[in-house]
Amino acid sequence: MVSFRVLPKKRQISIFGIRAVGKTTYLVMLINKLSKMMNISNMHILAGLDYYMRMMNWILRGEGPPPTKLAERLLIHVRMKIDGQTVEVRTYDLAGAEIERMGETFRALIDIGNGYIFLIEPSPDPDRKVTQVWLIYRFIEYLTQGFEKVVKKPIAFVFTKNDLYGIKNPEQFFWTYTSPVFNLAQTFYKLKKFAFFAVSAFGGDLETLRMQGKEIQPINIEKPFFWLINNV
Ligand SMILES: Nc1nc2c(ncn2[C@@H]2O[C@H](COP(=O)(O)OP(=O)(O)OP(=O)(O)O)[C@@H](O)[C@H]2O)c(=O)[nH]1
Ligand SMILES: [Mg+2]
Repeated sequence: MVSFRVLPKKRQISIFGIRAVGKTTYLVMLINKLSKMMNISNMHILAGLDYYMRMMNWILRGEGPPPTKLAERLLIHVRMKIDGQTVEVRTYDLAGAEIERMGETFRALIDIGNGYIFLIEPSPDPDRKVTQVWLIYRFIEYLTQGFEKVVKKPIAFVFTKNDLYGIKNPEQFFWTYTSPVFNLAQTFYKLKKFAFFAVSAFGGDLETLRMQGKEIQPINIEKPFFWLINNV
């Protein structure tokens, strides 16, 4: 009899986004959400447990996580069974300031990724808007080796803090939000797999929820994750 050992599907998912876009919050609340899902079992945090707990402490206190420090590069490694199939996911939590430099770390994150989560805060602030369009442009430019190479790795563009912004159609909103700065459609033609989402990690203002004694209820945070896992 031949027996097969089902090898885990190993995935490196890289998360991008400018300062305070909600990267740390997204990661922590995503892990929390996954740990409570019916179709997920045997979920273990192989690296980053202490960090996860520390961040969760800030969140449950109602303050939210502190800004990730420049030198920090925290590996989070989880293993779980999704519908019976073992999946291992590694990711890094990085400071937005480091990503905004678009230097070596930025490129390394792109190089190692099998799939990408690109977080965008739909802030009307012109500085934040321009920086985000710029970062997306540079990201696609590097990923496609100067708009030359076809890229099949999936990219989830995810609007954060949707309890504040209430985006209903993320795809349409992406173009509405970015085109006053530059029409990014000019940079998308080598990308084969991308999708748009809008999520809320808390489902409301953290302090208000805590004061009213209400539970944190993330909205849609698992959607980009499952889309990526199914598309890598
Ligand atoms: N209302 C609301 N606030 C959020 C949400 N997600 C994050 N925040 C807040 O946004 C701020 C920044 O969140 P972080 O997770 O620290 O953002 P970051 O991208 O990790 O920031 P850096 O580490 O500095 O790059 C914090 O005050 C969070 O509490 C959300 O879904 N809704
Ligand atoms: Mg952070």
